[in-house]
Amino acid sequence: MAHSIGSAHSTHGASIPTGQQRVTAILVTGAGGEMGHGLLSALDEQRKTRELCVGEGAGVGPTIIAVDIRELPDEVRQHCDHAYVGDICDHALLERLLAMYEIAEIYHLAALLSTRSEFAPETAHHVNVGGTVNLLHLAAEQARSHGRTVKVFFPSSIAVYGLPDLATKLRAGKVCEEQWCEPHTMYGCNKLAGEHLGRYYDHHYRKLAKDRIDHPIDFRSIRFPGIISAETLPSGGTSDYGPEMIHAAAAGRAYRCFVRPDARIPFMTMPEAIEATLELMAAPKESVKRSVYNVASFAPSADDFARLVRGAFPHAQIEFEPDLGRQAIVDSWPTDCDDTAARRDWGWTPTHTVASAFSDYLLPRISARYPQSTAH
Ligand code: AKB
Repeated sequence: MAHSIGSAHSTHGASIPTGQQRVTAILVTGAGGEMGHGLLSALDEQRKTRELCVGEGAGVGPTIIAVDIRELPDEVRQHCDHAYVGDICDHALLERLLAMYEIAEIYHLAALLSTRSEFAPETAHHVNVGGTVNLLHLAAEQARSHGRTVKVFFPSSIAVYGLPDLATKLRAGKVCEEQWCEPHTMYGCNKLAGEHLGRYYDHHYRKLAKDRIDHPIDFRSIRFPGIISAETLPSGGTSDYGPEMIHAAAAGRAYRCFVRPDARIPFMTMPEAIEATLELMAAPKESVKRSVYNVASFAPSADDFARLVRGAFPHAQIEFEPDLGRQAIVDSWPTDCDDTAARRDWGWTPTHTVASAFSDYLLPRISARYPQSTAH
């Protein structure tokens, strides 16, 4: 649902810029979502030490502005200077941001995930593709107005892959960026479209215009696997069974898993996803050889997850009750991704195996979150 141009909430006591005054800013859309939680605190931490432009010393950093369709929870809002409640499809909101800020970087996280998108494909297209075009246009106009390339990060997904059937999926093993890009979901189509649009705005935008500028944006994208956070739960995704199973066990709730025990897709922890994002965005331009990269960490089956969860929470009640539609989506996604390009070009290395993700990250953090949890 579209909110009208929203209320701007200022935190840190920073004043909202007006008139001629334009402050250098990092913009995060969809800031209230799962990834926004982790990314905003990391950007806030990072800006204490980085210099985004001349005149900003260590400890000052750029202003961080956030947009989300809903009010941000306090734990997220505390990491940004200004938070706007509004819709990325609302041109008036984007125009207002353009007038107020010199946006140097955009992290465009806002999207409807794969399961939700299948219930309302046209709405998903409107938000996921229409919103992305709006943000890319905003970035290109920003570059034109302040004369500097705007860096744009776009989280893509393993949903861009579409393997025709389970036998082919199992035969294919790890897929690289060019293979099997024939998504079966609206969300996958939207993410693939976003990747192509980003490449277009970076390399070819307004090809025939006399006053065109080269590379108005520097577009960088990662195809993320399912992401598991100890702090938040996803909603509307098809990889949600991984995080849902763990959180349910920690909260003492029974869980019905909507895929078969042998279902297998790649996953990573939220801190790894945030680290990959920051590493790619910090990589020198000359080493970033492609606009879109796979990253990989671990690729357990749903049964591997269940065994680890039962090992940690002996009272966990997990049943498998596959939903044929959601199972079919998972069966169209690869068992794992080939991340050779990310390792070679900008030094990506995962932190975790599935076992260490449980023992070193998920269990300690989730147990602290659910006081009644009985993990061991
Ligand atoms: C989803 O399930 O929709 C997402 C994804 C794999 O991109 N988590």
